Amino acid sequence: MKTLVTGAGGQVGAELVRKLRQRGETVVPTDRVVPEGADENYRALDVTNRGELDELLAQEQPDVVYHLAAVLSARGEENPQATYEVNQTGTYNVLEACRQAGVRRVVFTSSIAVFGPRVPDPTPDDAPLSPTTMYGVTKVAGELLGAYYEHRYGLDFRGVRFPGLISAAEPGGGTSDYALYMYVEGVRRGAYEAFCRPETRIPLMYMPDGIRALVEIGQAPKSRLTRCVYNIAAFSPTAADIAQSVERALSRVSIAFSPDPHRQAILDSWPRALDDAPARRDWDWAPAYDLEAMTEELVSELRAREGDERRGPREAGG
Ligand code: AKB
Repeated sequence: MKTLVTGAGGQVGAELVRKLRQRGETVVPTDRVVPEGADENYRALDVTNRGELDELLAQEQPDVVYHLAAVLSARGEENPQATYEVNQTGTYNVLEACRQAGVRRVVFTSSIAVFGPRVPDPTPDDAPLSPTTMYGVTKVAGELLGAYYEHRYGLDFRGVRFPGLISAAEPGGGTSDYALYMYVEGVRRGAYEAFCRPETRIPLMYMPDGIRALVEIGQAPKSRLTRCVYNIAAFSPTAADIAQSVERALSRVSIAFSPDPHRQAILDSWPRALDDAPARRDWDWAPAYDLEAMTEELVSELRAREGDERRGPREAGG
């Protein structure tokens, strides 16, 4: 089976490509710019360019496309028009090009950002979708468009709504990034000033669980799926809970809070926790990491990376 991944250079994409290859799959990673040192299978692809998409799909003829390319919520608010172009036109282009090229399945990454204020806590899949960001608006539209392509054209469309993802890799302009930076900056500099209030609580997930969810939804038998896009949940600590967990793991670290009104407003509009019962029932979704398990693993990974960087490439390379 051949899988093409859009947005493969992003925080999720790079890990997903690694995981799929570990499983023995043939993967064609794509992004607007091919990163330095990428292997010969990597292809340049701007999803806003329909001609480029058609040509690449005709050449590669993938069975499955993981469509990850998107501008995230905080960066998206800096330029909503460009965000619309990448997220909305890009998703339409991917679906339409896949339909015409006979791609069997499209796996889509949606987000908690599809929800807006005043949803139930925890928030079920079918709560009202009233996003406040352009990122959220385009994710709602992407979900609906994919479901349309499924019932109108028989394209197998499925996906997950990601919580804020936390990993050692640098993120790309998300509003949930305060959680990740408590770890990254905590290890790197011993200090971090979070751009949210300490009582802020949104759904979060450790990256290995997020990647496993993408692989599992991508492979779930269609006969078991009762919807196209599923909520998935792991844990929902307050920002203060995360700071305390980091402080317990690192002997000397100082985490302060200095809320930024724009990003705080986005965080306040998102669910506090997700109800993911349908994902658990339909494709046996279950997270492996809670906050403490993530802290333990992530802090040791970041310390190892930091040590490698200090030692320099030759020594670190062994
Ligand atoms: C963001 O903060 O924009 C993303 C997301 C929650 O989808 N991490």
